[in-house]
Amino acid sequence: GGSPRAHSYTKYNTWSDVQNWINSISSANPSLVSKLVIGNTFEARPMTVLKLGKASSSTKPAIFMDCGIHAREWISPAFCQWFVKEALSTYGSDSQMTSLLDEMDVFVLPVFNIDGYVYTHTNNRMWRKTRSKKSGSSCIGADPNRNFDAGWCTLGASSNPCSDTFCGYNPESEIEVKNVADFIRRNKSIIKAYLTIHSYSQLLLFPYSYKYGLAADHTELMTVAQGAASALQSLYGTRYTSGPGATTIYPAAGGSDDWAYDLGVKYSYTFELRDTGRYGFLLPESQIKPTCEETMLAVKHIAAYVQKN
Ligand code: ING
Ligand code: ZN
Repeated sequence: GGSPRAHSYTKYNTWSDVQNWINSISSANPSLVSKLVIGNTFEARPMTVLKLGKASSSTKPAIFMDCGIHAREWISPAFCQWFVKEALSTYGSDSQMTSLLDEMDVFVLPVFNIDGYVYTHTNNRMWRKTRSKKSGSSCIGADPNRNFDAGWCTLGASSNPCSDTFCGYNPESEIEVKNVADFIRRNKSIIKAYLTIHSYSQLLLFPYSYKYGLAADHTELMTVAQGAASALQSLYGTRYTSGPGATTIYPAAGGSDDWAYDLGVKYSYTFELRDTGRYGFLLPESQIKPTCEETMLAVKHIAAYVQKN
């Protein structure tokens, strides 16, 4: 074949483009990036985590971030790609990024629900769920953000396999959820923060969503979220609301942030990126750059806080 064209960070890339990018960015930056396959999707696509960080002789604490849990939220994988590019291109010049990658590792899963993401490019732009099949039901997929083992299927989730918020046949029935949960469990002693990127609504959410009770760390989580939201707003004036999921968006059990928090990952946040509904999931490509730039400031605010705590 011919020489590969440069990756575009201001377009919504297909899975095939993202896969080529995962390979090229890791081979171009061997001292800062390694690839870890954490398992395969239902349709047998490899789930590759990019581990960003300077090699160290001692065990480093880490941040885990995933994008694209929901297939149609295309700005989310765009942000993970942007984050990786920014991290690598500002390491050595930006003092915060340099210190972050010297002292911590950042695990980035660019597309969590790959099968669903592919389906939104080929068949149905508004698909949300995984693409798993089970004999006995003609409906396909479960909502991966209702399939984690956190108050599973008790609230704001459906047991109807045809629903967009189907919780699955049991917790972690979705192989993509099991792969991520296994990875976080295996690395539980080093993972200090869990960040999961969704759209849309301009919210910065934290536990709990599966119940109305406040998290033990509520005050600290709220303070860090508000600091992140004001850093984000400083760039283009985009306003975010921060708070616990149940009262800020809606009660919903089985979410990844609640699960990670109850496992012991204290700094557990769900971002709902732009916009507030004008374009919704169909956010124009012209907004990828400003959305990613402002979101970087929020993620860096959280990372800096986690690093010093
Ligand atoms: N919103 C999230 C959803 O899964 C959420 C909101 C966050 C629910 C955390 C549960 C836990 O419905 C979107 N846009 O997907
Ligand atoms: Zn979502």
